[in-house]
Amino acid sequence: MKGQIVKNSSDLYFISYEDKIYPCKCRGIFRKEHITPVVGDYVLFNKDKLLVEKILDRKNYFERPRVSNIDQAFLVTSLKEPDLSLNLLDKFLSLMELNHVKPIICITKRDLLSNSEWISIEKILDYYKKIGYSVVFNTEVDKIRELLCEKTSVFTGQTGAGKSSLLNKLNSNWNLEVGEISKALGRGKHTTRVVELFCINDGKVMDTPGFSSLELKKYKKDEIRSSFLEFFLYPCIYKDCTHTNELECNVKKHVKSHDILESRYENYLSFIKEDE
Ligand SMILES: Nc1nc2c(ncn2[C@@H]2O[C@H](COP(=O)(O)OP(=O)(O)OP(=O)(O)O)[C@@H](O)[C@H]2O)c(=O)[nH]1
Ligand SMILES: [Mg+2]
Ligand SMILES: [Zn+2]
Repeated sequence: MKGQIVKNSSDLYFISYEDKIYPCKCRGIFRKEHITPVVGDYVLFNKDKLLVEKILDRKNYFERPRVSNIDQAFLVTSLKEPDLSLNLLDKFLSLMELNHVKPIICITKRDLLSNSEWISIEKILDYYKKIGYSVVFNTEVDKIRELLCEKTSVFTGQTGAGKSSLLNKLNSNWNLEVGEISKALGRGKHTTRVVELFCINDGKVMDTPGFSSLELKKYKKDEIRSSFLEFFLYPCIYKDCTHTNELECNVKKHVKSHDILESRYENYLSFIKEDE
């Protein structure tokens, strides 16, 4: 029968099939051929022998967090504790663009900001909306529920950002463990340790362990450039302009005139340096 992996713990894969969960092991051949199933995989399995027999073709696959077959990704982004990292946000958006997965920026901990802090952050968020990204707040529970309909979504983001807390708000039965924020470090301490997939109405959503850094190393400079969607709004004279040392660069011009957010441009420069 065909099921879906909803959780993995060492060599056990929990497979959901007709409203039941089957803890299965993999056929020996998997190890020999270096095949590792991940949460999100659709598999053929034998429910009497509790054995995964075959992984069906994946629509997509991610290393961090390790998941497959997702339609959209909520980047759960806290404004404080841990502090907002535009570098991480931009890197994540680029990763999603390069993998053709729709990103949704999900803001948490708005309540921890003073009014003046909020005013400057609001401007930044408006910029992301202007260039086409969806931005939601973790307080907008109904809106998030709607966004989850008929899709497989993943909640990802820095550790301590509030992924599991938000999932608990969506369904209190899930009762996921949430962490304390260390006052000294200003960040959480990896409360969620494994990926887990849950059903919500007619959609699916995955909770994942947080991270504190991401890599774009495997992408080429021109791929990274193409992932900054707003650059296309300001075509340069040279089609292959890298927007770095060229004298006449329309992108740089529009960074100066604040049509392009300066931090976006700075992050672009730092990302293309990563593969050097
Ligand atoms: N003030 C405030 N605290 C929040 C908010 N959302 C989450 N928290 C708190 O942030 C802490 C971390 O939340 P978690 O849900 O465990 O964070 P996580 O993203 O799942 O973290 P990992 O599992 O380690 O990746 C908890 O103490 C939550 O109560 C929010 O909107 N405002
Ligand atoms: Mg968590
Ligand atoms: Zn240019």
